[in-house]
Amino acid sequence: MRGDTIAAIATAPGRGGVAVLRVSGPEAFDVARRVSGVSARSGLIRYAPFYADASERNRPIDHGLVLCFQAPRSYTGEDVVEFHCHGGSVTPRRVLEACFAAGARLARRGEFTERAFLNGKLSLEQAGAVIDLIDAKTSRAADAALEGLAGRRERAVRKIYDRLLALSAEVEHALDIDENELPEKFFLGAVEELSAIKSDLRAALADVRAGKILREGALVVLAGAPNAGKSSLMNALLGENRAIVSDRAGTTRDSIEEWLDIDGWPVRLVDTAGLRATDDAIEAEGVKRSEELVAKAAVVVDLGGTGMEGVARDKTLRIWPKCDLVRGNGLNVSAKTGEGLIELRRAIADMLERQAASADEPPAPESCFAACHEALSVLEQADNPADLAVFGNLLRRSCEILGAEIGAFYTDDLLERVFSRFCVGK
Ligand SMILES: Nc1nc2c(ncn2[C@@H]2O[C@H](COP(=O)(O)OP(=O)(O)OP(=O)(O)O)[C@@H](O)[C@H]2O)c(=O)[nH]1
Ligand SMILES: [Mg+2]
Repeated sequence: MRGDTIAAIATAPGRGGVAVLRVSGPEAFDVARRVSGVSARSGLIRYAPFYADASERNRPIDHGLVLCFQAPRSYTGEDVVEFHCHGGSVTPRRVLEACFAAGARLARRGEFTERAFLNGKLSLEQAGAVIDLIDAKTSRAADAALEGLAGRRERAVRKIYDRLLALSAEVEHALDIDENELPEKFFLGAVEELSAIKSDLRAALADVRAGKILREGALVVLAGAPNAGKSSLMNALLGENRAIVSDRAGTTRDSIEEWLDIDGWPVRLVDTAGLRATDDAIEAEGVKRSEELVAKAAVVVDLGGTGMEGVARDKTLRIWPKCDLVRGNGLNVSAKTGEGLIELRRAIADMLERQAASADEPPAPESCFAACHEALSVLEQADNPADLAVFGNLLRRSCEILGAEIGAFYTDDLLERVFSRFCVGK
C-alpha cells in the first residue's frame, strides 16, 4: 500500500564498518523518535542511542547517526529518516527490527525508488538509471548511468522533438500559402534541417544501444581450431591462469566465462572448445556449444580461421595467434610475449563502438527510444520536400509518434506554434 511507512537496510549485507537503514513514509519521523528518542525534524543530524523498543530505554542496541529529511526534500519525496549504525550481520538487523516495532514495515525491492518516481522525484528513465548505476561493472557503464540519472537522454529526445515540431510547423504553413510566397531556398533549408534531425535521432539511438551493451555486457567469444591458443589468450587477456592450457588438442571442453573490462565496455569473455570434427562424444558436445556461442556472440575473435560458415563478417576479428612463432598479415597476437594484446583490446572496443552506432535493431518497446526508432524510419521516407503534401505528412506522423511518447499533444502544440511563429504581421 502506498502511504504507509517502509524501512530497509540500504547497505550491502556482510561485514562492514557502517550500515545505513532507510525509513520512508508519513510516520518516518515517529519511527525516529521511537527508535532513538530524538525529536525528529527537518534537517536533523544527531548522534544518538538506538533502542530495540520504546519501553527499553536503559539498554541501547547501538549508537549512531540519525538523519531526517522532510518531505518533499528527500529521495522519495516523503519524510525520510536514515539510521547509520555499526555494520555486520547482527546490529543492522536489530535496528531494522526496532523500526518494525516502531510501526514501519519492510520495503519491497525498489520500493524507495518507486515512491520517488510516483512522487515525481525521478522519471522512469532516471529510475532505471539508478539501478544501472548500482549494477555498473565498469566506470564507462557508471558514466552512462549518470547521464541517464541526469535526464540528459530524455532532454535530448525532447530537443529533437521540438526541432521536428518546428520544421513540421513550417511545412504546414508552406502548404497554406502560395508557392511563390515561400522564402528563397525554403526546400534546401527544410532538407538540411531534416537531415540534422535524423542524425540527432541516430545519435540518440546509438546512445541507447551503447547503454544496452553497458548494462548487459557484450559476449566476446574466442574461437578457432584445437590448439590454436584460445585458452592461453583468455588467460593473457585476464592476466591470470584461469583456463587450462596444454599442447594436447581438445583440452578445453566446457566453455569458460569471465567478466572483463575492455576500454570501459563490460565484456563476457568466453573461451570455447576448439572447432573440429571429432568422434569423442564429450568433445563433440563442446564443439556444438562453441558453435552456439559463436552464433550469439557480439564479437568473435577468430584465432587463425574457425572454418565456420555463416559467421557474420562484421562481428569477426581475425587474428594471428602465437605470432612469436609464425606471423601473418593482419593483427598479430602472442599470448606468450604479450605482443598485440593492447591492439586486440582496442579492436574489440572499436567493434563494440561500431555496433552501438550502427545496429538497426529497435530498442526495447517500453523505452521512449522505441519511438525514436519508429520516427526515424518514417523520416527516412521523407526524401522529397518538393512534394510538400507528402513531405508534410511524414513529418507530422513522425512528430506524432515522438510526441505521444514524450507526452506532448501534437495538434494543440502544433497549432500554438504555427500561430505564434507565423501570424505576427501577416
Ligand atoms: N609460442 C607460443 N605458444 C603458445 C601461445 N599460445 C598458446 N601456445 C601453446 O599452444 C598450445 C595450445 O594452447 P591452448 O591455449 O591450450 O590452445 P587452445 O586453443 O585452448 O586448445 P584447445 O582447448 O585444445 O582447443 C599450448 O602448448 C600453449 O602453450 C603463444 O602465443 N606462443
Ligand atoms: Mg583451450
